[in-house]
Amino acid sequence: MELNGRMVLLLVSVSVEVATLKAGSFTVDYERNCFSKDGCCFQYISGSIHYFRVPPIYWKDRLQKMYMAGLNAIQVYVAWNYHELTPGVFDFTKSRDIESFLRLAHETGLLVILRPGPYICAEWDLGGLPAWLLRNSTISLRSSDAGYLSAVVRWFHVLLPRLKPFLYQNQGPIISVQVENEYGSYVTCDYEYLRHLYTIMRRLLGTDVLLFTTDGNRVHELTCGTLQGMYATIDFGTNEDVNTSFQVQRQFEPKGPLVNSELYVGWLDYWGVEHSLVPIPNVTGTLQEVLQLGANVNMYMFEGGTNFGYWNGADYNNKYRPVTTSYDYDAPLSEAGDPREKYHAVRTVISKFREVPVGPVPPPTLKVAYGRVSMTKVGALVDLLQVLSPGGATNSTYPLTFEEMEQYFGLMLYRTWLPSGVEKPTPLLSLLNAVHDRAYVLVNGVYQGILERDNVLQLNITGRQGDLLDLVIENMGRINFGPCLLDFKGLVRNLSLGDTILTGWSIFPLAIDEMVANGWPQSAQLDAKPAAQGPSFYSGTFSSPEPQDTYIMLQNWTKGQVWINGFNVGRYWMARGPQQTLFVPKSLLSQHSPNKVTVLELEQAALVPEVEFLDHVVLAAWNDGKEGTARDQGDGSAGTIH
Ligand code: 6DJ
Repeated sequence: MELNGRMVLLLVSVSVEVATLKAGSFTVDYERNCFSKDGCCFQYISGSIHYFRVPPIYWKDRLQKMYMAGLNAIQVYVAWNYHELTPGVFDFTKSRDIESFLRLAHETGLLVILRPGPYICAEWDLGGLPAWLLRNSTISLRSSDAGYLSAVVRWFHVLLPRLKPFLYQNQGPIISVQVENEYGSYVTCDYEYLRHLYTIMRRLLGTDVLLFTTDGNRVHELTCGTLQGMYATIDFGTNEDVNTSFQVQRQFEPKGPLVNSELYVGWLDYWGVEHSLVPIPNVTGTLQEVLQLGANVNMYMFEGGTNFGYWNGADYNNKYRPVTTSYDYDAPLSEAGDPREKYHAVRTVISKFREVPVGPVPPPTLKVAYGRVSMTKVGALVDLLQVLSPGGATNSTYPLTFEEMEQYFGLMLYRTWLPSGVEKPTPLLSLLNAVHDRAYVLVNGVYQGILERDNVLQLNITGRQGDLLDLVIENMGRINFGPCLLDFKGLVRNLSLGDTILTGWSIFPLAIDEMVANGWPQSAQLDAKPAAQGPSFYSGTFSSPEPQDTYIMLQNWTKGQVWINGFNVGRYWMARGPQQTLFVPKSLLSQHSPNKVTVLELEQAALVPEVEFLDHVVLAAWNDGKEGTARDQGDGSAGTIH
């Protein structure tokens, strides 16, 4: 068929119209005080989830459950340090495949509020900034410091072009992008820095994307955190007054949508502190109030997940407070992704404001109790140095930090020799908090005890001149919030024995994770005769013909690290709590070959060295060192209410 002129014109105009309709628009409507999505007022009801805290096999499951709760959006951080482990080397594969995560969200029918930082806080090591930035010990983080900013610019030039196709304007799910995070709470108050970030994001993402900031609900926080061109939003919890909080937002955004970017429907846990709980009535009450005002809301966290490996951060409130391995957060979906009573309560509130999808909510995942596994001692860490530190030690008169040694996570060994005999117990002193964060001390291979940041600053030891003094030092997670972000690890100052400053250090980097990931320890090494005490490795196996999620419990062990089939599932600290079990997702287990459990116990293993796999979580049993252990075998019915 031949096309005549008029038909061609018609076809052209139809396709132009389709193109205009297809190009999504998401903006602030200052007249109607709402977000405008393709020209219509739009209210988002969102929940936070972090892809880096959820095993990839479960991304879809968690997103579907969020969708079924009635959410129309998710909010997600990008953790820079999770992608650029080594300067200039970027990883976007497997658990770091953020593009797959965004695709899944899109397919599920969820919009995305993206928070690429570069700083994210999030109870994540150094607030998401790579620890290698601290190789420059005088760097000013979160400021227009040239060294810091050039690393950010390089990162954004890698990250943002990858994410640009996912913008709503490009038919993707991302409706808005946050610039920095609670910047107004930080000491630098550097508008030039914020302006730099704004400019880079605009350049790399385009002029149409909606950029926003988030700050606490105090005027002084918004003062340093907001800047023209970025929509100012706030965050607040269930114990804050909703109207007063939004009045503060109104001081900075007299018109436009009201937004609580983080409504705290749960809260985080620290080691040695009672399990946090946010009661359901507080959550539903505040959520209802916020939605009734027509405000937009993101629930932080909707699915908390896990700080696998060494990724947990720490806060500093008068003292260093590391965050637990579990980031369960008392969220509507548990760490293992199971809908709690809170989930259903939230869904009911949402259903009063928008239609929630019909159909059954995906059920809890199956958990299996694989039972007890007996563990064999492989050997003491200091006896295994040739394997664990193949490159040997670096010698230095004064101690070097982890960052100076370019080993950013885990443990290192600091070794020196007693400069004189100390027949009578003499204090090994860390008075200026030289130890970041915990040292396991041995003299000639005999365990003496610990030094702990802000907690145990001296330890009496005895020995003869020339005796070997070993400190295995654990980095327990870098501070992620507040003014003390320059949180170097290892021996960060001199240590003294009585009045004498210790010198002549040999510092051994430890490649424990690389070794364990590559199958160490082999069974052949299991019968090595252990001589030394202190931090020691244990190994055991169990089979799981039908792998399912499970929880590992190390009852009567003290503190350490666990790997399953070479994957670092995180820290345990039975002696402190509140967390008593570690989540082991089924993706770590093998159907055919025996599963290998590797434990590094840092203090005192159980008398009968065995671990147990349970079909339930125990999150709430804690010990602050003074009280007896309170136990809750369930899913968090005991704890501190926030
Ligand atoms: O944006 C922050 C989140 O990543 C806000 N927030 C949450 C997460 O860290 S504590 C828990 C926090 N901000 C610090 C305010 C302390 C009172």
